[in-house]
Amino acid sequence: MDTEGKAFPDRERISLVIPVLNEEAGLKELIEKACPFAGEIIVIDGHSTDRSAAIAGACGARVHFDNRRGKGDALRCAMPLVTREITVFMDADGSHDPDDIPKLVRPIIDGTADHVTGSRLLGGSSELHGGFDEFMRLTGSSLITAFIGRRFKVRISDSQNGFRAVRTDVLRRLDLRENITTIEQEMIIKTLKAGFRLDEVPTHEYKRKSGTSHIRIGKVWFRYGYSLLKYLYF
Ligand SMILES: Nc1nc2c(ncn2[C@@H]2O[C@H](COP(=O)(O)OP(=O)(O)OP(=O)(O)O)[C@@H](O)[C@H]2O)c(=O)[nH]1
Ligand SMILES: [Mg+2]
Repeated sequence: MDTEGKAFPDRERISLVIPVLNEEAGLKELIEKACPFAGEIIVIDGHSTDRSAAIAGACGARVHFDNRRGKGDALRCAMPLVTREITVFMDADGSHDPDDIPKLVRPIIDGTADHVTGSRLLGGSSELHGGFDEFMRLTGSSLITAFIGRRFKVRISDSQNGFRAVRTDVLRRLDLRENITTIEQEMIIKTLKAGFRLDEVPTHEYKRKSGTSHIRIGKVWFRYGYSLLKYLYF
């Protein structure tokens, strides 16, 4: 990890967690780009069948394996492993730009927020519009976000983005349970429910650089609805 001369001053306060499932194509470049922004990089590999785990290890990341239950399980596996005061979660598919990490952690460093999520609605997305599937995802995501905003009387624009920073002590108090990507909305809801301070900053979501999405909306939409109701009202 050669970051000499260009490291972010708060780097040592940050643990970067990257869930990875068959993302070998862009992983080296991504980890190298992220190095100046994190004191440690933890890759949680979903038992990839490609060279993802080997590449991550060779780039200096700490590599651990999830329990084969999904991305939410992967993020939960990382929680006991992080050693720094701020945890940043970032996807490995090229959708998130490590250069945005300073902006994401700024409100936590300034002491004005406990959890900061990157908003694609404020920062734009190259994935959330343009086709029928994209329309359905944006509609579903906006509806869920609106329910959360109404329940907690807050104005938020994006409850589903995987790019976020959370104070590590707060993260550990959220008692996260979801095994799939529903963990993103669970994190937001539990943050607000417990009275922690949530903030958003604009971050752009880029098109996945290679490989394929692991989300099958037709299979999981009901789990989004169920987990939304469960955490919002019970
Ligand atoms: N460890 C682990 N990582 C996963 C798993 N499923 C997805 N990921 C990773 O989680 C990140 C997000 O997955 P994506 O498939 O891009 O899902 P998404 O970004 O929510 O959806 P798209 O917009 O379709 O890309 C990527 O870095 C994946 O490699 C899993 O079961 N285990
Ligand atoms: Mg993605």
